[in-house]
Amino acid sequence: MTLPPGQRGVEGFPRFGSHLHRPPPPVPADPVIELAGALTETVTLSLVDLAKLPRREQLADFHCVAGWSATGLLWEGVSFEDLYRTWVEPRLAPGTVVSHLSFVGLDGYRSTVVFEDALADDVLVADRLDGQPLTSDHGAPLRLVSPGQYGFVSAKHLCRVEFHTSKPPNPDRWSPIAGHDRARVWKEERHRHLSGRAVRPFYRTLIGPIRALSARGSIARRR
Ligand SMILES: Nc1nc2c(c(=O)[nH]1)N[C@H]1C(S)=C(S)[C@@H](COP(=O)(O)O)O[C@H]1N2
Ligand SMILES: [Mo]
Repeated sequence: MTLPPGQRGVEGFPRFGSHLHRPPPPVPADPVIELAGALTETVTLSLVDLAKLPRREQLADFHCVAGWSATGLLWEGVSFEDLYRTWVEPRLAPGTVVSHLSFVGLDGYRSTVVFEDALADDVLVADRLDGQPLTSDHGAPLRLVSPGQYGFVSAKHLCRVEFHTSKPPNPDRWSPIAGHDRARVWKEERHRHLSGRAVRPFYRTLIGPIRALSARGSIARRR
């Protein structure tokens, strides 16, 4: 199977992220996703609301910007585009054009995506992985999955989506490893300031230690 440029397949699916030193956040008894920002009213979606949307399955590889790819993951959930058309579009004031979206996790994690990437056909709000409910390691109760973009886009423990009419300020803007705005894996858009190819050797040395660090997570696949 072909991987995007500069990626290496790993066995299993490591837990990863800027949060490895912390346990995942507890799963709320009644999970919700808040929809906020450029809407005429804030909407709070419950699992009952989400269950009204058609179910979708998505078989995809998962590509971390640090160069490892987990292959053949089967995600289940709802299409983010369906969610947007059903719950968001009817609540935009006439003339409002959404340009960027921020996805926020219960751990405070945040990823920002341009409109066109968020509404791509393969973007899901997932609640199951490989036939099982999502574990906390991989983002319970709900996570974004955007297979065409590096993993940092796919916010775990999703609890809020913000809709913006211009690019929101990014505190990491000047960081050398600030994520690329589009983060498309097939274009190797890893970082804003550094070429994707240039950082490959550096990341390659990290894959082993990352695997070791996440060993407490769910490296072992459940199938
Ligand atoms: N809430 C939250 N989502 C997150 C992260 C995080 O630290 N917190 N890390 C991101 C990064 S960098 C990656 S590679 C993937 C890792 O997903 P996994 O732990 O399911 O492998 O989650 C992304 N989503
Ligand atoms: Mo990542």
